[in-house]
Amino acid sequence: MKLRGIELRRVSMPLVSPFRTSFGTQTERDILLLKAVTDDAEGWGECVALADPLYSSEYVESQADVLRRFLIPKLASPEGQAAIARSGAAAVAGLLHPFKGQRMAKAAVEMAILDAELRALGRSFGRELGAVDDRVPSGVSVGIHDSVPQLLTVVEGYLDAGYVRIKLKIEPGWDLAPVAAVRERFGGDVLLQVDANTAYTLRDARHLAKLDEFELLLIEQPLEEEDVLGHAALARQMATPICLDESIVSAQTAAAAIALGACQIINIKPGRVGGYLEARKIHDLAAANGLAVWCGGMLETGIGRAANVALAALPGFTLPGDVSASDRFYHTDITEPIVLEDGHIAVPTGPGLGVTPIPEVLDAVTTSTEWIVF
Ligand code: SMG
Ligand code: MG
Repeated sequence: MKLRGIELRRVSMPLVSPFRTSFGTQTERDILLLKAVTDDAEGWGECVALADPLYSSEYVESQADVLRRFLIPKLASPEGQAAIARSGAAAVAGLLHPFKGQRMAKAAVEMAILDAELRALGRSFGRELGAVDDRVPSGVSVGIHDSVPQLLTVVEGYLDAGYVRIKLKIEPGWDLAPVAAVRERFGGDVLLQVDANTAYTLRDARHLAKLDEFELLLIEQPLEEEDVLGHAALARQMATPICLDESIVSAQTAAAAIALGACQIINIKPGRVGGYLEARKIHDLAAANGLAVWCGGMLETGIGRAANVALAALPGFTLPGDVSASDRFYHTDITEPIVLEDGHIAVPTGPGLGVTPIPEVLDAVTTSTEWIVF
């Protein structure tokens, strides 16, 4: 495979409604997309970094900067070109390994090159990653609301739409009451979980243990990302399974968290861990250790969403993911919309991602483009 160049494209997309988490409110998504151009095909990558470094240390401007300054030049170097010609996308992580962190940028460029490679081969992401299902159950992440009645209306809408699992964002002051209200209104059969995005400390253990009575599937990332030992201690003080998101940034950190008893479940987000190939390694590691995993979301466009659906179809993804339909976040997606059918999302079968940006729609949301020639 011969890479000719990479386009960096920034798009700005309004959200259908504000999405509030313990770290802030998103009203629009400022997204960096990458297009890898090879002799045989074009491939797309989506960088999941948010505009501000509030979910993780990465932010969209920093990821664009590291791509143009370090990551793309490394891939364009004679060593980089030779490795990609030999091994394709499988060479990317190794080439970029000397650069610390920056996993969301690394994931995006690997994804674009993998998509180009698979399109040229006529092979889908799902097939390449090892998908075993042709559709995946779809869960939805519900933000913090101003009032419990408002929340119940929103949750009811998602349940009516067919979503098979509800995730409530929580923070101190918005935890027991909304969970109790959702349980009371919609019953014990609804698959329900919560996500704190690091908003608590181990001193809150006794309070968090009060969630146990609501029979949640899991509590996601209650403590700070680096507090792996804290999560292990918390796991001994509450019955609700602990799921890690922000703390898991690689297969190595996953192995350590598992060994320490810091989590019983892992949320796998390819962007957070440096790419779909690393994500698959974490899936394999978790399966070997008997842990369930599920696919997280970062308010992706159809590009990232299609790849996540393919990943979520691997056999170890035994819990419904945050892989919702395009219209959960966007009135108009840049690809043909990802849709919910009977609570599920179909795994794309076309070459590569199986979806492509629609040129006019993409142009309408584009705020800048930059072409880096190899
Ligand atoms: O894409 O459905 C989605 C969003 C899922 O809640 C979601 N993501 O911590 O898991 C998480 C958050 C991170 C993004 S919050 C702006
Ligand atoms: Mg999370």
